[in-house]
Amino acid sequence: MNIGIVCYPTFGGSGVVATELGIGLAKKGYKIHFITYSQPTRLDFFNENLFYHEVNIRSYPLFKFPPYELALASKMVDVVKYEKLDLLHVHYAIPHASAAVLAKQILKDQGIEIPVITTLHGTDITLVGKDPSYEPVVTYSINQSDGVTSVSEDLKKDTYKHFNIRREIEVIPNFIDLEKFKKQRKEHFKTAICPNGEKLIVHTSNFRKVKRIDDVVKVFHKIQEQIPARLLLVGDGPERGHIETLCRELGIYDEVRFLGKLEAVQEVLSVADLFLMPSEKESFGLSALEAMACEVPLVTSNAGGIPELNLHGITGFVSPIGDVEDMTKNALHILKDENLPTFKTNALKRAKDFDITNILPQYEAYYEKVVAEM
Ligand code: GMT
Repeated sequence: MNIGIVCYPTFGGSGVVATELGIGLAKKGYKIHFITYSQPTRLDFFNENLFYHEVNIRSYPLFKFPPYELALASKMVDVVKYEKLDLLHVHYAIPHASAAVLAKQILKDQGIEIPVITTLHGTDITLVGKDPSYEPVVTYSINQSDGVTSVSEDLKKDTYKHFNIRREIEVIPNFIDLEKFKKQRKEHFKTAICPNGEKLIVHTSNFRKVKRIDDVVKVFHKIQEQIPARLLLVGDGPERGHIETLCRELGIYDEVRFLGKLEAVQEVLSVADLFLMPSEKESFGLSALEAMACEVPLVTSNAGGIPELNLHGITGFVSPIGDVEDMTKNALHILKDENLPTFKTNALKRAKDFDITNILPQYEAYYEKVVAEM
């Protein structure tokens, strides 16, 4: 099959999932054409089955907002026609699904049928998508797609709740390649950060309000009142300044390190004892799965699809959103030397359920089904 994949190419879970999916399919012999505004971050090597098509956005003095969606739709028309694609798979509804639906209509007018599959990732539904400024277009483009997948049962439920959807949504969860993403031997790194055997706590995100990093800092503050600990914060974004201030106000700035947008998250996770994810909304929680792949247990909120990943009392604990006291109690329980090894083992065991080898066939079967139904 010749497949076109559209996604956000830079940092962000949806782009990572789309890129890793394309890479995995290319390894299995599919021809994968990425259609994006810049080269996806993880697509930095040669494979004979991987192709890249850049969307060129022409600017003009009249355009206050250059119409990216139109340029994307035009590029999709071009690639489908000349590369003879069998399927378009777009990740994140806004604006990729509506651009794909437009491209499909243009191609139909030229006598070419192309199935469109839209994968919903989270904020395209729960935050941005349901805003009245986008909702009618999101609803229309989901209904006009030939197949729709969501990354968790909870996101599927939310989509039906907030949009008038007339079609079936298939749940295909996020995945990880455990051959590539696994615990590495980085003990020297742990010794440098935690010279006196302190417990190492990690959070990674895009530092947006929805991640509730205040709660990460508050939980850590309470943990280190009980046991020696250090906190590593990976990522960057709008909340960074505010979080630095909070750490100073709580008098824990020296125990916290801001690592910025680190590519090698795996190296940090390899030496972590606990991962905190207290998000307000989280359709799946790919970064939590990355932590589990490195044998790191979780303390999370019960937002969205997180409980479908983090098994309460087994791979970590799930607390109500904002319940800092409960999260602290759970963190201290996991961090006890007699409990930690079991939680670590369970985290890796659970991550195996989401290994790429289990999830990729679900996408392949879904592609076959959608193409057959055309
Ligand atoms: O978490 C973010 O803000 C980034 C966002 C994205 O679209 O890149 O992540 C969403 O998609 C990921 C991949 O499917 C999911 O694992 C994340 O849980 C989801 N984020 C939210 O729902 C907030």
